[in-house]
Amino acid sequence: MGLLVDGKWQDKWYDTSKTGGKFEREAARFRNWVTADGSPGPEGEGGFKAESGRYHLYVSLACPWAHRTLIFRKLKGLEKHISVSVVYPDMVENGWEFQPDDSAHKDDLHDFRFMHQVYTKAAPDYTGRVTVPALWDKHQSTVASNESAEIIRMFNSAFDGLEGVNKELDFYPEALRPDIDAVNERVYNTVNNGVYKAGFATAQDQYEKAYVELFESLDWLEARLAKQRYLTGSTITEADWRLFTTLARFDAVYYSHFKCNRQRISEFPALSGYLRELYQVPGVADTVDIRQIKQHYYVSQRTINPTQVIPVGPQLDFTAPHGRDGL
Ligand SMILES: N[C@@H](CCC(=O)N[C@@H](CS)C(=O)NCC(=O)O)C(=O)O
Repeated sequence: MGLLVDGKWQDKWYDTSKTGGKFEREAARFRNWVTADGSPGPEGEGGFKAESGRYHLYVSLACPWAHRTLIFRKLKGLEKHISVSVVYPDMVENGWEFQPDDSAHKDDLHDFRFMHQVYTKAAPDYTGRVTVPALWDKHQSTVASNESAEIIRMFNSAFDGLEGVNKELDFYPEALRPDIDAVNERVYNTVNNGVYKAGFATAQDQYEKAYVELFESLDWLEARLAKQRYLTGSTITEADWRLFTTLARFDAVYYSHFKCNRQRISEFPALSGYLRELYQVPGVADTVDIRQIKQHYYVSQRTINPTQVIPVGPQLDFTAPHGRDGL
């Protein structure tokens, strides 16, 4: 676990000493937008045109942020247009790494050993954390974007002109945008990142603040999902997929490892049915790997789990009936 400073790798855990024990997530640095015609997006440079075979996605199957991008790649039909490499679940002294002899965790594009080499290839003097997901542009030989919230927006529409892409599927429809944005804001701050704020806090008050806000939001989501099928109404949107990746990890990891233990998702009737329903959307189950998820958190985060022992439970069954058809 560490970061790059002027292009050199340093093995350092998150520093919460300057923020009173509070975990603050660093903003992503590569913020260009892939667009249908290569015109510039909301920020960054232009020149990143959506073309088949041009982009390569680096992910971890453990990471909830990378998971979003895999779901969009799958559901939009982008698999044959955007290749992917999956890092090894353990993120220790050298950060994310590949296993060159293991086809499941190989860097198929550069054959690098470490993810930080991808970042320094893009920017030799890079300073900052080396995170997944990262969307590599083979033409410009750089990271186009390493911000999942933006990568899923690109996947949602920029590649729609390519063969076999499901252009009918729109997870960010115009009419629902204000509602989606509002839900995302709260879910990001208190749930997606909220579990990390609880788990990485190094002061009691910071942990408790995150814990309270997290469960207030889960209660709010539970009430909403008891009345309507999805977060913004009767169709699945980006807001649902963003919540899904945190819910899928909750009982196996966040409940115990991050001390988010007021209750499990399985104890929320609406949220647990909703989680199962999203899991059962064709293609989604292929993107969920609970074994790698557990291995990553319990082995990598040694300040929280110094023994690196991975708990055996809980028993999860996301394939049970979801009971949400009537909503
Ligand atoms: N803002 C980024 C955050 C990505 C992120 O923090 N990924 C984690 C894995 S779950 C990571 O790579 N962390 C490495 C580190 O912080 O050093 C996004 O949503 O794309």
